[in-house]
Amino acid sequence: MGSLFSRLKKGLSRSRDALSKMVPGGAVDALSEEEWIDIEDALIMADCGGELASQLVSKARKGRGSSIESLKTSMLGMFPEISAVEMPADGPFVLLVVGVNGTGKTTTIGKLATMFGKDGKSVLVGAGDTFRAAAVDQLAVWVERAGADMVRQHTGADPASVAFDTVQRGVAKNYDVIIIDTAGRVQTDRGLMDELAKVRRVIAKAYPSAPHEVWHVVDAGTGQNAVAQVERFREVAGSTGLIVTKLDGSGKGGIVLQLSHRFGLPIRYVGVGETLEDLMPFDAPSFVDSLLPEHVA
Ligand SMILES: Nc1nc2c(ncn2[C@@H]2O[C@H](COP(=O)(O)OP(=O)(O)OP(=O)(O)O)[C@@H](O)[C@H]2O)c(=O)[nH]1
Ligand SMILES: [Mg+2]
Repeated sequence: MGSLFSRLKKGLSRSRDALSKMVPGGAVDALSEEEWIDIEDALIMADCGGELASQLVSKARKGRGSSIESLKTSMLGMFPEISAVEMPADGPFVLLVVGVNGTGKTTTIGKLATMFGKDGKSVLVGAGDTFRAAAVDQLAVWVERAGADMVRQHTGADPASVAFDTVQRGVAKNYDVIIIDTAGRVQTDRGLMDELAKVRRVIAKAYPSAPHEVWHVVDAGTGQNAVAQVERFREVAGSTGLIVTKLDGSGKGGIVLQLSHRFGLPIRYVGVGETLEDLMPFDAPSFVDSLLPEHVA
């Protein structure tokens, strides 16, 4: 946990630095109106969203102790209760991974396949991004590294057909985990969103209880458009959880809190870099501790 936490802290340093300038360590009842306004502005700049920033500050102002401690408590209270991912008892666990272009879906799948593999689980990955041959090759490298297997078809094949094949094969061969990659798509593209809905439907035809989870991968640097993305992907693909990547590259760590709070969706993992260890299971207390500066007495 120690090293995970230090990686998370390092990854969130940009967001933390931005907030550090604005959040004094002093006692809550000693902060001026202006100081609270500065804190609220800093939270908005970190992409917490206007409404949530104002809620956070008004809750924190009622707290005791330092402004930092009280903001941490108020942030923690904004995360929804999260239950563990449930693995089906009678067949493979099927995970569908969705999101807009370039958010980190394929690398995240590589990292997840590695994690499941280390856990002793057999993993089958479906190369559902059939637009570019390079996309399949990129996935193949990760899959091989993870010691997993992959189902692929020719470039331009119907992604729903790849998904169907993968799930059917995964069930027949008794894999523990099946992960389906999909091509990135903008949430306003009607045709591509319909295609995604079809992928989901077809998975259920091959295996009625599937997909058991649909994880939407969001780039932390997206800004407020992330809200529209999460809304639309949930509508079309039935997202059950979020993965927020590239937290290392942006000062916008507040997006994690905003999305989770607004949609009541669990954040399953966060990405803070490009290496295998930089994708980590999400833990709200560690996240909040990394996002805000240390307590200053
Ligand atoms: N800095 C940083 N880079 C990341 C992170 N996660 C992914 N990336 C990088 O983001 C880039 C895009 O990753 P991909 O996995 O190809 O993204 P994708 O969502 O599959 O992209 P499309 O399939 O084209 O939609 C790669 O260069 C990754 O290494 C992260 O947490 N931090
Ligand atoms: Mg990809």
